[in-house]
Amino acid sequence: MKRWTNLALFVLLGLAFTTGWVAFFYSTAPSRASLIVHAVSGYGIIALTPWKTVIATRGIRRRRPGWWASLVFTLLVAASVLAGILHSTGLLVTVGPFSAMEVHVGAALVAIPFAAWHVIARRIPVRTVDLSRRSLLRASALVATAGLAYSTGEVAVRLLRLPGSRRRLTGSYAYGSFQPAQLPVTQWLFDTVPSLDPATWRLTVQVGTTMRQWTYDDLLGFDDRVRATLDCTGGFYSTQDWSGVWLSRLLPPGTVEGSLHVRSFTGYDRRFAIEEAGRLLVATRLGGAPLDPGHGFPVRLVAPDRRGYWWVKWVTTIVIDDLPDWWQLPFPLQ
Ligand code: HEM
Ligand code: HEM
Ligand SMILES: Nc1nc2c(c(=O)[nH]1)N[C@H]1C(S)=C(S)[C@@H](COP(=O)(O)O)O[C@H]1N2
Ligand SMILES: [Mo]
Repeated sequence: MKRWTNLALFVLLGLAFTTGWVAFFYSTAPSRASLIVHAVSGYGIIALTPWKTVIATRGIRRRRPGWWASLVFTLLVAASVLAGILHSTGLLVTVGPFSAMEVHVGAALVAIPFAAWHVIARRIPVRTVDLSRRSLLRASALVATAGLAYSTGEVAVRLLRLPGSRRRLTGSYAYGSFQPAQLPVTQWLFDTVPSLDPATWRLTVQVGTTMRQWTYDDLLGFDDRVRATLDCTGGFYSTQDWSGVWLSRLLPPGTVEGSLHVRSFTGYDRRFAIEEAGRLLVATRLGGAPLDPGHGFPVRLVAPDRRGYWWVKWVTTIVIDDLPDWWQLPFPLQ
């Protein structure tokens, strides 16, 4: 049972970590599907606590080198799981300057080196016996228990009318919809708000060797509108009315090949399939008023049905090149 417990924890940790990022990647149904697997993995880890406690108590008594690092690892996993549940139930959505979701993901990220060390320093032999009938029965019992815990939690959140019952399918909470002044200013990681002069600012659109520059006044002349939901991975969403110009209208007619590389003044960038050009808004206004610097002045991208981190702010160049649209890190590093 000892080796089986550690092995199960290994699989569940990997599954929780992966499905968390898959959920962050999407803003539509795949996000929810991934989060169901995610939550069940999380509850599976909790369900193994009694057995793991026995293993850990024995291990701690032995005082093997680095035993304290296992304790730090335990604290990080516990903090992550606790913050995840506080977020999902809505019992506590902000922790000081951070959202519970940020604490949840932050603790999981800090835990990575500890997890790697733990499984290397305390490695267990994997034998064919681990695929025995008994192991499979145990695994089914574990999944069933975790699934039951998760569904009971979801029902309880609704019956008790906890804030968690108002989450979007990504798990995010509504914030300031249709109140532009309430929309928080959020950066993915390290960007700072630049101050750009609209008189000298240009939007460069380049397709092969053809290049066109648009002034701020050119772009203010368009009035394409879209109502879209900005769903930040920090754990909130906000539906607003945006206006500007559909990106497809800024391309030379007949541009059908390549991918769209949208770049910010800060260097922050995202790549999109060319087919999306008609659904991406190069926005100059939020709720009818020009953007403020925090929200991307002079122009920012509005990418309906995509997570907030695709909504590039302070756009300065759009290049259409031959690279495939998946040729980028799934998440920015800045
Ligand atoms: C939720 C994840 C986990 C937590 C919180 C955790 C925590 C701990 C703690 C506190 C100890 C005792 C201190 C020590 O010996 O260093 C320990 C021991 C151990 N852990 Fe883990 N662990 C986890 C996952 C894993 C995984 C995935 C593996 C293996 C793949 C593993 C294998 C071991 C082994 C072999 C020991 C030594 C037991 C002994 O010396 O008798 N653990 N763990
Ligand atoms: C090993 C690390 C992780 C564990 C054990 C874990 C576990 C959990 C648990 C137990 C919940 C609460 C589920 C519920 O009650 O509905 C949760 C929620 C969540 N986790 Fe994780 N998580 C981990 C890492 C991550 C990472 C790295 C991400 C994102 C990159 C992430 C994203 C989320 C999201 C978005 C929710 C909210 C789901 C909702 O409210 O419906 N998690 N997690
Ligand atoms: N240039 C740039 N654009 C960016 C970001 C960034 O860090 N740099 N953050 C993204 C993220 S994570 C979100 S949630 C939205 C937030 O937009 P808002 O500040 O207008 O609410 O902007 C996106 N656009
Ligand atoms: Mo975000």
